[in-house]
Amino acid sequence: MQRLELAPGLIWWPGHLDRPAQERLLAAVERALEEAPLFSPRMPRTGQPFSVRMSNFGPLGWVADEAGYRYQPFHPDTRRSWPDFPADVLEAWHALTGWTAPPEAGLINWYGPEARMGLHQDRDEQDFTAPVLSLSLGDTAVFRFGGDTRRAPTRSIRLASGDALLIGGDSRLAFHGIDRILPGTSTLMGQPGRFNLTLRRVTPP
Ligand code: MD6
Ligand code: FE
Repeated sequence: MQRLELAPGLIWWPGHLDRPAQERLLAAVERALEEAPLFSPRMPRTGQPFSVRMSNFGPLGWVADEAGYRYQPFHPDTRRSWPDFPADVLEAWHALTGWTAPPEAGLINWYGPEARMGLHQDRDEQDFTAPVLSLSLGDTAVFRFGGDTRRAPTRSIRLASGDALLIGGDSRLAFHGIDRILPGTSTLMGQPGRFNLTLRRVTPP
């Protein structure tokens, strides 16, 4: 398995999940979404909806609305607890992060053909010592990453179905985002679109 360190602490494993593992993970995501449907997060200042729709697995879920960005233990619309992590997700977390504590939050991002995610830092967690692990399913995405300031130079890579990406160590607060997805680049779902799962520790060790 290829392991590429793109910057200190920013590690990419192209094709970490083989096709059967992608199919199992997709089925687990679809099951979770029956329990915790995709919602449209909103920008805190403007109330503008994101183009990406979201849900979560695990004890805590990331949400965004006029009250701000935060983690909470329940779905913003149904008010129910988030579904449990699938075993495969926990296995990928332990294998790739080496972290003994399990993830607490598993954000599910859904990108339709037109969705994108602006350059941001993952900094709503109370603990920045733990890395953030992402798993991608479906269409390829153009992922851009830079440094700890918005003005630092950026590079981009194409994240394909089954790829894993870790943001930790000296890159834990690097800016990153999704410029666009490339509809029709994967046969996994039989429709254009992309799921990305990001797994995180939230509370202090
Ligand atoms: C995405 N990913 O791939 C968006 N964040 O759709 C992220 O925002 C991200 O891939 C933290 C760590 C890894 C990521
Ligand atoms: Fe992020």
